[in-house]
Amino acid sequence: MSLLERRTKADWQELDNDHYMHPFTDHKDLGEKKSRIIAKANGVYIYDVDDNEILDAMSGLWCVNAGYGRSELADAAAEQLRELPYYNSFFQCANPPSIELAQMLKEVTQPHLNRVFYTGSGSESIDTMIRIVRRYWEVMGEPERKTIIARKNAYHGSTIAGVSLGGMNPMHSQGGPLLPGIEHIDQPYWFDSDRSLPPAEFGIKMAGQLEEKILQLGAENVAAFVGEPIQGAGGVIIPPDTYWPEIERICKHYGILLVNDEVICGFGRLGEWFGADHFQIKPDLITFAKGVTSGYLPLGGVMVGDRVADTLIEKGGEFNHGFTYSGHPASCAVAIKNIQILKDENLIERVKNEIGPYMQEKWHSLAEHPIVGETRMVGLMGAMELVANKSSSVRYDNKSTAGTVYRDFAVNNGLVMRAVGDTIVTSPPLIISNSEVDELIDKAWKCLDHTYKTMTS
Ligand code: PXG
Repeated sequence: MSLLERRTKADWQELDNDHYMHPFTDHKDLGEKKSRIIAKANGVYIYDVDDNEILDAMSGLWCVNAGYGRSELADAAAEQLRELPYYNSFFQCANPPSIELAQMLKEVTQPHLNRVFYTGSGSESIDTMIRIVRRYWEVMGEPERKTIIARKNAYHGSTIAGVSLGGMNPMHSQGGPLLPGIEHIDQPYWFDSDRSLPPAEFGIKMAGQLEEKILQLGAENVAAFVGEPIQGAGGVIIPPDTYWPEIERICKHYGILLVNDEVICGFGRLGEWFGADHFQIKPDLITFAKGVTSGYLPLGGVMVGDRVADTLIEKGGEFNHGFTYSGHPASCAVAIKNIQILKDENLIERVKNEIGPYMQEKWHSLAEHPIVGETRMVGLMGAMELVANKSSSVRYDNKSTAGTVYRDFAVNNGLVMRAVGDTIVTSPPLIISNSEVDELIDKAWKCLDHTYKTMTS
């Protein structure tokens, strides 16, 4: 008997309520509403215990890039678990999948990114990156270069380092004190600005905040700038094309390290292997997780560029850092197969040249709805802004109500999308078909109708 058949839905919900503390959840509220128990998945669809079919326009949590139901990935895990379920990478040991994957990662990243440090998640990758960056400057003989600059409303994970580096106020307000030596500048969010500048000028202006911050802190104290190529959890904030090249120029000018957090943008989401490729910049380090295994098993890592890796290796001695699951053989075996799928099925080219442009066109048609103030999308990562007044694109006063109405209606009508305040975001599996995109858009339109009616009644 499968685990699923062992209990009724009500039993699952009761046990869940009694014993399971969920991430980012108000448990009093959940106790009343009860969890949706997701039981199965295939392709772009998830199924709850009542067998309701729901189109997952979020790829789980931005991670199931190759889609659900891939028996090749399940087989890769099972085979590896039988052969070598676990061994560590400490004490001068390694295992074949972790080595093979390191070589594959070197190949799919930019030429100067030749080495990987494995972790178990995006948050651990962020912690690792911070330790590598600060260690680099110690080894360089500039130990006062400690400060890392990030953006407000960025999401970099949920460990104390991830929360500190991220710029989310609701997270900062709980469980402090935060990690010292982190500073934040504003995000390049044109729609949220007063829109007085054309986007290209706005991009330069927002990047200019980095230079101001460096000068304020003293360049000799600044270690790195870190940013998601496109902010995901913050609301799919797509910077103007001028932004990243200007950030890169400023980092170079002051000698500080440039880090891209590619936990969401990596592995094809934007129609390139990584977000840095889309924006044509050359980060010194990238953090990754999620899409590397399409979420089938936990894995993350930091790709370390030659500038930093060569220094640490030549002059750094032992780097006192690592995790029990760094280079976990089964996770790495799944990642190898997953990258092979992305390659064999040309999924990244497909996002760039076929399904991406197809979905973008359909997505932009939602901008005609009276409640939509803006639609934006790169590759298969997009957002739309719900507004009270379409002609002036003014948001609702009671922020998040429209977003919540939309999201709840969506999931009860066969569609998962995230609401970030009144910004609706999407990030479907890269294997989504044209007809599934049509279904997604039809359902999204109905959600907009419902939200509009609710907000105007
Ligand atoms: N960096 C980025 C850019 C992320 O999006 C992390 C780091 C942390 O990864 P882990 O594996 O530690 O969760 C993330 C994670 C949401 C949501 O609701 C987004 C994430 C995680 C949970 C929820 O959008 N991103």
